Amino acid sequence: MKNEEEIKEALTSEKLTGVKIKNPKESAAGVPAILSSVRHIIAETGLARGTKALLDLNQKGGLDCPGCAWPDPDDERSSLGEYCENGAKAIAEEATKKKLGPQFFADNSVESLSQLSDYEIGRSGRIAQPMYLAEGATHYTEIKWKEAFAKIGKHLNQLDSPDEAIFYTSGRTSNEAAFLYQLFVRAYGTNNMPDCSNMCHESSGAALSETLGIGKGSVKLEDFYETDLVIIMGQNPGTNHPRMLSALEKSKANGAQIITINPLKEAGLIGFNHPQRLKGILGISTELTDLYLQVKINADMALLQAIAKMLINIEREKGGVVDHDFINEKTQQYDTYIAHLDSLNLDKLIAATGLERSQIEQAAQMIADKKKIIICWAMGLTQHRNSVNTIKEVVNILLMKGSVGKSGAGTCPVRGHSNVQGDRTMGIYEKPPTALLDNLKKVFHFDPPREHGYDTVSAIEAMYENRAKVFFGMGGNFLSATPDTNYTAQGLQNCNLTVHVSTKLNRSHLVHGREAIILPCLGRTDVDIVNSEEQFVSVENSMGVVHSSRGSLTPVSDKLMSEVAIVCHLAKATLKNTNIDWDKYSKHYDLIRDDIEKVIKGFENYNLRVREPAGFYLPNCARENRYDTASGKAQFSISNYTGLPIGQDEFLMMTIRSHDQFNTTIYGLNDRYRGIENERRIIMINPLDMKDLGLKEKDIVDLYNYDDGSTRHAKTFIVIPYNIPRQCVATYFPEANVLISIKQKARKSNTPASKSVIIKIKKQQMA
Ligand SMILES: Nc1nc2c(c(=O)[nH]1)N[C@H]1C(S)=C(S)[C@@H](COP(=O)(O)OP(=O)(O)OC[C@H]3O[C@@H](n4cnc5c(=O)[nH]c(N)nc54)[C@H](O)[C@@H]3O)O[C@H]1N2
Ligand SMILES: Nc1nc2c(c(=O)[nH]1)N[C@H]1C(S)=C(S)[C@@H](COP(=O)(O)OP(=O)(O)OC[C@H]3O[C@@H](n4cnc5c(=O)[nH]c(N)nc54)[C@H](O)[C@@H]3O)O[C@H]1N2
Ligand code: SF4
Ligand SMILES: [Mo]
Repeated sequence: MKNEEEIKEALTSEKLTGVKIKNPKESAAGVPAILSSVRHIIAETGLARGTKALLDLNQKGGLDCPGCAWPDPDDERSSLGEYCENGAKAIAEEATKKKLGPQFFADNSVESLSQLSDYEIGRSGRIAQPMYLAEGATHYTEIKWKEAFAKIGKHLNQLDSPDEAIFYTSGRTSNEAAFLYQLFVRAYGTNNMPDCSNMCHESSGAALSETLGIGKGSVKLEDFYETDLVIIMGQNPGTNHPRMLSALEKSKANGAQIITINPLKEAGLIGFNHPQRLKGILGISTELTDLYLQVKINADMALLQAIAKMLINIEREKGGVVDHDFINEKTQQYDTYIAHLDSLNLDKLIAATGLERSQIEQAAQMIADKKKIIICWAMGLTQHRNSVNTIKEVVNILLMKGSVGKSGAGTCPVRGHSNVQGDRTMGIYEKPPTALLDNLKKVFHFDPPREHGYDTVSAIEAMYENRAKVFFGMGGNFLSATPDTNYTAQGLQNCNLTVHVSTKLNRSHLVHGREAIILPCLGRTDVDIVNSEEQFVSVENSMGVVHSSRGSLTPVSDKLMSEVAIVCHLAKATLKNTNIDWDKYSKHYDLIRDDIEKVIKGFENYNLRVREPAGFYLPNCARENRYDTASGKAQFSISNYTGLPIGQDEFLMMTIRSHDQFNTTIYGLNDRYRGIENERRIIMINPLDMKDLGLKEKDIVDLYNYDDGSTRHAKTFIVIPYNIPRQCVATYFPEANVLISIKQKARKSNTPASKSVIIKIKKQQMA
């Protein structure tokens, strides 16, 4: 048995790789982006395989990009390629020719693999056959599919209650697989279905459902072309949703302005070199942001309230700011909201933001005279303790301006994983709506459990406290994606069995339960042939468009199984008296879609409409200017901003993505736009704060968090002086997750507060 220190070391690699610091860039994409994608593709897949996948990528009827959830244009698509550098990297990662056969696992013990960095682990290749780690064993060995299913079924049936099992989902799983998975889990008897959404846009869902009656965004891609103003908050699209920059470029060309609210000056938000236009190739960039507000971390609520107060002042002086007709017809609680705003102290709000009054006034002026406003946001807003209320302030401003339910305006929470929104629509949710359960009962003739299940944080707590004993992950990398890495590791290690359906090896395979199983599945790029017929799956993008995705590459091994087939086999191996015809589903995916249509609203004629070249839109009440809240009206809401209790020697840390990663998958060690190269264990900090701490560039520091009476320690981070507000610092996810307490999470949504971590920084003492 390893001691505690050894286990901790296995959770992350603390090796340094030798940082190089350059000036941050002032624009994104252009030729370097093309070169970077070509380099990745050729190195991983070879030219023929890579080109085949890229030609299909995001084309109508082709392959949906396994990267982010940004939508494709409904109308014409560029034959030069409808993808970005990071889409190409996502393809290279999945379509790699490297594979991990049984010999790889015989040569490398679990312990030796866990000494590798996430970058090294990810590069090793696609898992080529099911693998099993017996109790007490040091190495994974090959197992037959049938035996693997039998083992999992046996474990599940041995539990005292189905609620002792946890079924996680990451957001790449197709609609078809997700629907069958939730059907299986509920037929088995639990709603313990945490998903990556719990750590991602859950706060958006919570805020939007309460205020607008739908947990999804309301805008379509075309709205960007018709809008007057786009406000981008807490999002880094140049890296995480690169093709959003093309949409923003078009907004600007059509006369819109852009306000960006972000503690960091992100290159992609400053300027954009369209990689497929001559101007972009020549390095002439389109300036995107008109007003850049470098707000302090977690002060967005204060900023939005300050802006709202200024808007009301302008309205009282001159009028023309507030859309009274919309407010009277469509909303509730406006007067309460205004009275609350009047009670707030503007000077205090301004001070909290760290911005100058004149900068905020400029934002208010820009908003005051616009009629059509889109507000976009991502993790910079959702991963704080007060996230749900901050997002409600976003809604307040849009409602005040009548900027919902009409073209060119609305809410745009930009989703992360390529099908995270679709998985939720299919019922991957620990708090299933009653209508879904009623329909499952009607169509499948069983009583689905009604009690809410565990979300991600409560699942970890349940494993830690031995209330849950089997963990099953449909994709993802639970250990590295979740907060409080040591605590989560303990939870996973407490389990009798941990199972992962995966494409690539990751740290969650290496920090495991008493027994562990890896089930290797087909990825998005792989051709999926059933009964000699190529199958396609479907996905839903960030704007509610459902469309098909078809892989075309030959799988690296004939021992891979589709996620659909895996769920069907698992259901058969586990459920004793099921009257669900699991064999039918694995014969043709149309038969799954026929049943989805019976259970889930908005999927009428699914098989017909999904074959439309660009797919179809799901109904969206807010887009249609209807509000499915309890009152039938959109709700203004009131919140009080309270900053976090940060001591003089403490910092507020956000954990963010570099340009060279997809979540826990590390493509490379560079963060090109931010000028940080060859290193991930870095901390970006304001030079004045460095001076106060007596730190120099490239000094090595240790980071500490003391939330909830425990000490969390992350060793060895390199100091990078950076343009970031005072007392705010940034590190990369997942290296810094060890510092995030499991108890620090957003109120109502339970999303880990990974962008509001209070830390102390101490210079490392040389041994
Ligand atoms: N290439 C690539 N693409 C991806 C991903 C990836 O890892 N790599 N991940 C996918 C997923 S799952 C998701 S959810 C999205 C994530 O997309 P983003 O949300 O863009 O990702 P983060 O790096 O977490 O960036 C958060 C941004 O918010 C800012 N920020 C942090 N704290 C605050 C704050 O308090 N206020 C404000 N106003 N801003 C703040 C940061 O400076 C940063 O620019 O991207 C998706 N797409
Ligand atoms: N500190 C901090 N923590 C965070 C965040 C943050 O900003 N800061 N962001 C959070 C967010 S927004 C998210 S979404 C989560 C992400 O959490 P996850 O979704 O759990 O993590 P990923 O890194 O996306 O998962 C990668 C793994 O998925 C598997 N995989 C890839 N493609 C497929 C496929 O097609 N099928 C199957 N079955 N498996 C596949 C591969 O084995 C790969 O190793 O992390 C969260 N954690
Ligand atoms: S923007 Fe997102 S979905 Fe589109 S190609 Fe790039 S990574 Fe893929
Ligand atoms: Mo996400």
